[in-house]
Amino acid sequence: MEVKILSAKFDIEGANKLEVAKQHGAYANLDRLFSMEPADVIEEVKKSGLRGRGGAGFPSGVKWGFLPKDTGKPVYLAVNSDESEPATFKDRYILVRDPHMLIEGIIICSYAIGSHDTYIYIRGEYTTQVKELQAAIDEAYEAGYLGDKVAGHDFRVDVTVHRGAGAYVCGEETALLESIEGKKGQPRSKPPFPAVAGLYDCPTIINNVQSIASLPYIIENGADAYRQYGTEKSPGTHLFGISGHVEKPGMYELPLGLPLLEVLEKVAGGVWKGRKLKGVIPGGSSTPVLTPEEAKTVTLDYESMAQHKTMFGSGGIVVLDETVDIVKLVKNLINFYHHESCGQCTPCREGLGWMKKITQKILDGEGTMSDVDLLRELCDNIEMKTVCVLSAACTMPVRSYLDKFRHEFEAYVTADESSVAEAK
Ligand code: L3W
Repeated sequence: MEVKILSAKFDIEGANKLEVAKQHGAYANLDRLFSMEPADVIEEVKKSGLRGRGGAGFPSGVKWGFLPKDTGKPVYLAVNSDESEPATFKDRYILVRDPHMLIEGIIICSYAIGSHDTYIYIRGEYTTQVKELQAAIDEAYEAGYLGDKVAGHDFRVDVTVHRGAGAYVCGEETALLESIEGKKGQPRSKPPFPAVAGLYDCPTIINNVQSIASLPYIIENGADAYRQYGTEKSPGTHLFGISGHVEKPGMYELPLGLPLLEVLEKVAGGVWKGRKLKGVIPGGSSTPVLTPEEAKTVTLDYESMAQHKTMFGSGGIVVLDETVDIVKLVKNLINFYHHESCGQCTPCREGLGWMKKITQKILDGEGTMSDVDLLRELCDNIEMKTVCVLSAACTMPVRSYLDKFRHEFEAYVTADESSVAEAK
């Protein structure tokens, strides 16, 4: 089931170094790129159907098309490498194992959108990744792939790596821009979207690492070749991080559209220790959980996930076996989002704190049925009443656990240890 498009060089020794990467095709298509019109590059990416790999799945070519023309202002490219969504560990492979694929993608995108300055915003905790990425950027400058004349062509691309300081919210695109500008990482209201008014109030395209890294393949092989993989509306391949209670956790590149359970069975070796499946988190901690019954019919693409009232998200699949205590999981989840709230909006800052306290009360055996109802009500009252989606990233999954595993919450409020064990 696995394919090797983005991961083609991942297992090649030394492929993070320019010399080896070049032996395997890196930067081979830049002459072809610069012989194309920028508008044709955008058209090819639109035709490929590539969708943003950060979680939202917004069509990349369409986003580029939102840039206003002739503003007299510079156009910036920001590469979102903040990868902080719990259970998401795909971009780090690109950064360490094939950083030149990302740099080549940056050149392609820059040329298409008319940008000369790129900021790669990388999560602060990624110390090894920063080192490897910067080493690759230095090599690319030395070899003339970055700088005033990219590969001898009359086009400048400069790349600056900007390290985050450990705030999850800075993965939200406008908080990311604030952070690059040296301000507190607090999201801005949208509109205006960054494409219109982004970094330093200039038109800015923000794309995830994996989205940008997909470009060299598309430019080399064409949109139709990319579309051979995946489905009509979710074309291409995706790096899936499969973790939790499976026999073979890991990062796997797969075409979109495969049946979830088949992937878990054939690729990840099935639920570990012969245990039963309790649920699947399909695309990072923000995405609503799927029950085993729902998991039977869902496929790994944006449409199927939406039909099952969840989200494809960032491709971070977490398998939960029958021993998982859902109430403890929910407490852990709320702790994370409450801790990471930037505090700008009251429903998020205060509401997630209330949710945390109520869940702890339930876990301590001091909760009542009305506490379970209150938790559910809070989800509805917090969601979409804030500047960004951080609070929704908490309430959407919590609501799904409350709706699908309510009996586990009730077991804690009704009583003793044995009923908790029975509910599980
Ligand atoms: C111009 C318009 N641009 C939309 C752009 C917008 C953005 C992109 C998607 O959240 C999700 C979130 C997390 N003119 C536009 C426009 N755009 N309309 O399109 O926008 P949006 O608002 O749908 O999404 P978002 O705010 O970027 C991202 C979910 O991803 N998620 C997060 C995972 C986190 C990671 C990580 O750590 N790496 O992936 C997981 O599910 O909940 O729903 O660029 O500007 N009219």
